[in-house]
Amino acid sequence: VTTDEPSGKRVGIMARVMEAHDELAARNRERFRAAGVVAIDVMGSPGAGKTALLEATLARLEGRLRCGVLVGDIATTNDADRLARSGVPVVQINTEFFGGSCHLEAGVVARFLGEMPLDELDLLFIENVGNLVCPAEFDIGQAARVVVLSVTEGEDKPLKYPLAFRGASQVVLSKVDLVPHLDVDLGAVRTYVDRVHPGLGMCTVSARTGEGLGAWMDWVEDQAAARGPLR
Ligand SMILES: Nc1nc2c(ncn2[C@@H]2O[C@H](COP(=O)(O)OP(=O)(O)OP(=O)(O)O)[C@@H](O)[C@H]2O)c(=O)[nH]1
Ligand SMILES: [Mg+2]
Repeated sequence: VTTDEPSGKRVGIMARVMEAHDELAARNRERFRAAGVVAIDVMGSPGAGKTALLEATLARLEGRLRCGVLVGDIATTNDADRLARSGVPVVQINTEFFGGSCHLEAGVVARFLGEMPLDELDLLFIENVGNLVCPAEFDIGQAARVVVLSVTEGEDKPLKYPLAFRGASQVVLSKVDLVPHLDVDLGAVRTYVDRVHPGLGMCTVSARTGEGLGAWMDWVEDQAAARGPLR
């Protein structure tokens, strides 16, 4: 759909809507900056292992960095209930009350930031709604975006969902403990990631066994350290 601008330029209404989202994302980013908190958006397909990764991450950051989590799902508080066991502040966003969106939007995130003690946090993880498509299209004000891709999803996912990988700061290849039961080619995943985002950092982890989590934790701590010294 397009509309006429006074200038005579034809501008898509969708482009204007996305500009409005970007403006709200910029406000969130400024809010995070002012509070000194690094926001990390965690996206990936349904069941990729986002919550399991965050559970393992929060356990390892206890006493090192002050964390909070916003978690988006269409329905249920299942993930918030799991994450709250870590003892950090967790807020569940159910998008069924905002049109049932398959992704988080900056304006929706902003509504829930008031429930987060931002000034007391170093890191805010935002678990996006399980989906490898729509969340990639919406800036929510994050400092970094992580794509969690599990070894069961197929090596070609970076090629099929390039936007998610292009906009990512890090890929976490999850559930590596399952590799002996699969015929997945981990080298092919690396090749396909490089094809859409050359050199993108990738950690290969198992939240279940802890394998590979050291490199992931180093990456997380580097994000926080970029904003100030570790406590
Ligand atoms: N074997 C194995 N299973 C895992 C691992 N991480 C997660 N799982 C399992 O994968 C399933 C989905 O994990 P979640 O952490 O709920 O995945 P999610 O991406 O948060 O899912 P949604 O929020 O619903 O999109 C659960 O049954 C987990 O126990 C892992 O490292 N190894
Ligand atoms: Mg989850």
